[in-house]
Amino acid sequence: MLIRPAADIRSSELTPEAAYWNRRDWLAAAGGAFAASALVPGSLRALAQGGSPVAQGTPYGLQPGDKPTPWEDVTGYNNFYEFGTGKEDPAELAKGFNPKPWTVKVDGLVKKAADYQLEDFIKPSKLEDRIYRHRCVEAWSMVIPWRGIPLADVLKRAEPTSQAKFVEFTTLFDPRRMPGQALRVLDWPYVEGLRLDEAMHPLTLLATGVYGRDLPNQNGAPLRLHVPWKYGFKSIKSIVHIRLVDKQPRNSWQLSSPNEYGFYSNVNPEVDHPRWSQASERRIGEFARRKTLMFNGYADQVASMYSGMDLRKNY
Ligand SMILES: Nc1nc2c(c(=O)[nH]1)N[C@H]1C(S)=C(S)[C@@H](COP(=O)(O)O)O[C@H]1N2
Ligand SMILES: [Mo]
Repeated sequence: MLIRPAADIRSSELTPEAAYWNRRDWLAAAGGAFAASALVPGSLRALAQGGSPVAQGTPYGLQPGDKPTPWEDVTGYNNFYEFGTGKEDPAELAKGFNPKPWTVKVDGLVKKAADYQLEDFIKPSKLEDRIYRHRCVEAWSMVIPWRGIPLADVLKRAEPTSQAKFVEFTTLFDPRRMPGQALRVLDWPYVEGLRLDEAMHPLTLLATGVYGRDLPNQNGAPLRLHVPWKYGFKSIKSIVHIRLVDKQPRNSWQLSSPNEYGFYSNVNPEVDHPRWSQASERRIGEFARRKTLMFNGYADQVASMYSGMDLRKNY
C-alpha cells in the first residue's frame, strides 16, 4: 500500500476539513492577524489535529479546549428561517438555491453608493481565514473557520458621511427561491443592524466561505455577517443590502419578540433570556456544557465599546 504524506493528497480527494488543514500556505493565508498574535505554529497544528487545547491568548477569542466544530455540524445544524424553522431544514431546503449572480447594494449616508456584483464587491479586499467562536441565543455554540473580508473595508470604500451612525443589513426577499418566506414566522425580509463602531470593528467579518470553501447555501450563501461577540442572530445571512443610516435600525428578532431580544445582543452570561439561562452553553458535537463567557470570550477586544452602558438595560 502506498502511503502518501498528507501534503501530497489532492484536495479534491479529502474531506472539506482535511483539505482545509492540509493547505501548504496555511500560515501565509491566515494572514497578518495570526502572524501578529501569540498563535505559534505548534498550537495551530494542535488545532488542526483537533486534539489538544488551544493556547490561551490566541487570536479571535479562542479559549483553551476550543476546537473547530466538524463540517457536518457547521453545515447540518443551522438557523435560517428562510429555509425552514428546524435546525436540519436549511441543509435540505436550501439545496436548490442558486446564489449566482448576486448583487449587493451599499447606500444611504455614504459618498460612494453603488450596486456591486458579488465578485467586484469582494475583490478589492484580501480574503482572510478566521476561526471564531459562535454563540447562539438558544444556548448552543460552535467554533467555525470562516473565510471572509472585514466589513470595515467595505464601509471605508463607501465613505460614510458624518451623519452615519448605524449600519442596516437586509437579506434577500424572494419567496420563490426561499420557501420559508411563504410563512409569516418572521416579518420578511430579515433585517439586522449594528452601531457604526461595531460595524467598523476589526473582528466584524463579512463571510464568503467556511472551511476554505464558498459558503454552503444553508450557512448564508453567498455573503453573511459574523459578529463573534454577539448572539448568532445578529449574523445575518444572504445579504443583498448594506445601508448607512442615522437611527438605530430595527432587527428581525427584536421586532418579533421585543421583550426577549434587544438591539445589542452582546453575549452576556449574567443576563438571562426571559425563558432560559445564558450562563452556560452546549457546544455542538461535544457532551459537556461549558460556561458562557462575557462577550463570548472577546471582552479584551470589544468591552471598551460599551463602557458606561448598562448592559442589563441594553441587552
Ligand atoms: N437571513 C437570516 N439570517 C440569519 C438567521 C435567519 O433565520 N435568517 N438566523 C440567525 C441565527 S438565529 C443564527 S444562530 C445564525 C446561524 O448561523 P449558522 O447556521 O451559519 O450557524 O444565523 C443568523 N442569521
Ligand atoms: Mo440563533
